[in-house]
Amino acid sequence: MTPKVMILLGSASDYNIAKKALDILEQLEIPYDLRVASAHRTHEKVKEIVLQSTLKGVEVFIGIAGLSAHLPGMIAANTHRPVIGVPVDVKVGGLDALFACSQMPFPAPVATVGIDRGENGALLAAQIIGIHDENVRKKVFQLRESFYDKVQRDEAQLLNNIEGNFYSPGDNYLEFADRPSKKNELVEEKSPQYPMVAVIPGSYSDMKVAKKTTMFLDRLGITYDMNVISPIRYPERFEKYMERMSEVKLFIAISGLSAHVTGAVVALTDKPVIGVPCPLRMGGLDSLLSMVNMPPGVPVGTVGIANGGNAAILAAEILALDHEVLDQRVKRLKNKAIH
Ligand code: C2R
Repeated sequence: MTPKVMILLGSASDYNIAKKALDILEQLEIPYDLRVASAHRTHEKVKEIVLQSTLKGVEVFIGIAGLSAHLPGMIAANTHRPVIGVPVDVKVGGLDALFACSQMPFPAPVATVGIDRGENGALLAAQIIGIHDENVRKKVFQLRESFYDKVQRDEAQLLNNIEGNFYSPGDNYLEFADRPSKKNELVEEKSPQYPMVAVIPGSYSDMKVAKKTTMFLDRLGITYDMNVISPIRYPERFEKYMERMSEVKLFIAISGLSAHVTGAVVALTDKPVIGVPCPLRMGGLDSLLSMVNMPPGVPVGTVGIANGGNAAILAAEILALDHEVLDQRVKRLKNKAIH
């Protein structure tokens, strides 16, 4: 089997985090390869693996590393395939690795998932492959359903064990056993005029960053829709918009503060979600952390703070897997800027 996903570990000591990714890829039956190679200790080996894997048809890279995790960034510098970064908590709660993965300069984005979230790295890779592979898309859908079932089971078990005297349960919690209607999955028919990407800034305060994204989408010839809409302020409008956008290939959500926009988008779709944190307070740290550290099952591929341009490049790398012209364009753009 030709591997579709190449996983690189900065050290064999990262294996317990990588194992979470392998388990998901096994479950989804996606062929993968795994190597240990450090950007710092074995620079040439990383380069060689990345160049060869790209030539051989690997579709997505996952770089897993702790400390100054330059490995995913170095992968991104040597391929125009999408790169996912999984920061590992070795010191300072993994914050060092998180910054090293996510804060990449233009045009070498790393779609960073939460600290130690190997399973989300693999799930995001599967969502990316699922854009053009219906079989994988169906498996992702089933996997996310199983997360839903788990929450239901855990809730029932927890509620059964509460013994407080004043605990007064309503009698209707089991009614929620039916899944909410999610209209985004498994939409088979693609209308040719449909935009490829939906760009969702949470507020007009995010527009400066959003404009960088749309400028590069335009330049790359990627069709998009954009709607400024907050799921907190306008929940109904937000859900209707998500329904209307059910046929896009991926979402880019742009948000500051507590970054609920990305969380709300990923809850309503199985398509890949790219997040751009905006620096409204604390230099954007609040939105970076709340965007990236998603629980298992709901990955947000987060790019650097205010780096709207990298969100567009990442979208292009993802869409290029199934689009020859875009493939050439993004390759040229990255080559020109990097080499
Ligand atoms: P050792 O246990 O081998 O000393 O590694 C590894 O990913 C690991 O989490 C300790 C940590 O160092 C990280 N490392 C990197 C890179 N190479 C190794 N971040 C790199 O190239 O980015």
